[in-house]
Amino acid sequence: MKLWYSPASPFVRKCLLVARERDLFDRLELLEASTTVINPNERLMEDNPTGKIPALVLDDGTVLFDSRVICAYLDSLHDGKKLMPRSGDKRFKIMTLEALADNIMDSAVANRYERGLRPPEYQWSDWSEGLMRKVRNGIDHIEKEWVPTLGRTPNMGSIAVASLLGYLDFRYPDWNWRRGHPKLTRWFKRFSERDSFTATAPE
Ligand SMILES: N[C@@H](CCC(=O)N[C@@H](CS)C(=O)NCC(=O)O)C(=O)O
Repeated sequence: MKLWYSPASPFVRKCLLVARERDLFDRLELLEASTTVINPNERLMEDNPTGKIPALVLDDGTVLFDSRVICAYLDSLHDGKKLMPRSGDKRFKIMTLEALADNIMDSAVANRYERGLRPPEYQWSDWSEGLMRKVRNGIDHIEKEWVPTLGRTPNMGSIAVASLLGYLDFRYPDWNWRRGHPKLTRWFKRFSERDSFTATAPE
């Protein structure tokens, strides 16, 4: 299987974390792609018409995207404990946590494009502030409601949250998401020590 990837993408990191946590990493061939809205990777766009990473090309040529689908597929390939429960209330809870983390990542990534790609004369500070307000609000919500679901052993929701927090540390090192979030800070410190997490750190 070939994974379109960039080491800096938090959505890619989710997939790599799943692969590493469930011993599937050796089955992935990594295709590095640098891609943005204004400078898309043409070869990637043939596989994923949205031009986004990650995208997974299976051996029979089938292409899977986005990160939620790829993670679910990888989770179907092993016989260990599933990262996404197959049924029951827990399944929908963990799906919602993954969606929450993904949506916060969308805002954080969009703001990075706004600040890093858009020419300064076209930047709009209200837009940036609005996006970062969503990020702060989302992190507040995880601190208040979701720490018990994050748990001690990884699940699909906690993997998404770890990717999000790793991305904030990487791209927003001065923003200090830890302030006011002691439970999440403690949980993340422990998760960060996992081999899967250190092996997937952005360069
Ligand atoms: N919903 C997608 C989001 C993926 C995404 O936004 N990837 C970014 C990199 S972090 C990207 O490829 N951006 C290029 C673009 O928007 O054209 C997923 O979960 O995979």
